[in-house]
Amino acid sequence: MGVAHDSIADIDPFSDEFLRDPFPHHAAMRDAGPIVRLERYGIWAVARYDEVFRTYTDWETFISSAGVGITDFRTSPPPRPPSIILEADPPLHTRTHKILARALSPAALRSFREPFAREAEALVDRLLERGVVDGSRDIAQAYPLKVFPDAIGLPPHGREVLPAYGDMVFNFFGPHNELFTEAMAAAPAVSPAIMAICERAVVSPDGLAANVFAAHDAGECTYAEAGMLVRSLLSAGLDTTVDSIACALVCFARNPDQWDLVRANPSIARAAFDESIRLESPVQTFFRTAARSAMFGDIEVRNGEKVLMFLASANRDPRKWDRPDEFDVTRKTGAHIGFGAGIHRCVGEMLSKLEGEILFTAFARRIARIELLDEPTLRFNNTLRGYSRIPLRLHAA
Ligand code: OVM
Repeated sequence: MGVAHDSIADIDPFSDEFLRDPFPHHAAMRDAGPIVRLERYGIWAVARYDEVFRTYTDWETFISSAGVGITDFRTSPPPRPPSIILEADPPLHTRTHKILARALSPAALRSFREPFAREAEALVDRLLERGVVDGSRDIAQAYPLKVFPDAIGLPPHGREVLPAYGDMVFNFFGPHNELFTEAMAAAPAVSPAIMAICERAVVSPDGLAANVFAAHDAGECTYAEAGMLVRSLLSAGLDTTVDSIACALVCFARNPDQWDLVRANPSIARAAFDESIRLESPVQTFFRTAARSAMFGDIEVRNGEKVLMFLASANRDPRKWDRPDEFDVTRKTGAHIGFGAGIHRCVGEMLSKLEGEILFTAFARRIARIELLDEPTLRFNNTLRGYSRIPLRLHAA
């Protein structure tokens, strides 16, 4: 679709050129076959919905414990200590997933509704007073940076380090390019600061972190593992939600007719947020490592080879979706793969959707129009799609 590749094999999915507008490249890879070889990195890539779904759900063939970035932990050292949930297979994954799934269960999340709504209303007050705002800093970052650390129970001081942490973690999944190197340079300052705010002694007694530490008291994990799982919440849960809100804002601004539908019926705010996640896929990619040989048509993936899954491409595969490039807030989005699939499907999905639902419900009641004043600026990252600047004028209803 508009992008000519001398050869698909030359695609660099971590280059600025690709990240600036990945979607035509996705189409080219989907059309080239069920699996394609990216020679620059010596990896396989799946870009069609069915193959991404298969790779995600067949966790016994496509393992996570060798890393879900391009680095194979079995042959080169990981850039940080591996996550005991993301970069783990059963049985370790089963045990750690259970601890976070309980902390993040729908019942556990119910208590967050009221404080999240209060923050959303206060934010809309402040935004409408100003009218012209940066949707990236003043909305997409401001809201989750307040409600999510509060929900975890982090101390009020020391949170400034959080955005840099997420950016670092998600760049580490990529190759050793400039984005990786910059993230590496931030790590010595950021990592100890993150450790300090996740200590059991400093977190509040009623937040998600306390719930995870209680799993240690119950004998379900070691004290060190509880701390690592609290850090997993921070790594996985903040930048992803920031970028989801940023992508939703851009979708609403570019499709005022769709925003009008949300305003007319605020109960679809949650579904509209989910549709923007399908369309933009804030998490664009993850890798798996083949632990045994697997066939894709007549192509063999061999034991030890890396497979790059394009979530973003699966979410716009015309083999799966009608009008895949259209933002349609009435669409049935249940099958999208923006939160993954199978045992590694996002454990914080319901918390993320709660944030989106409550924020955009408050917006729908009080904001008539989200006007883009200038082109938004993308923030390049080896894994995430997000924006560093979204110049907006918000019109009061
Ligand atoms: C983790 C982790 C880090 C980044 C992403 C993620 C999407 C998890 O440390 O467990 O899940």
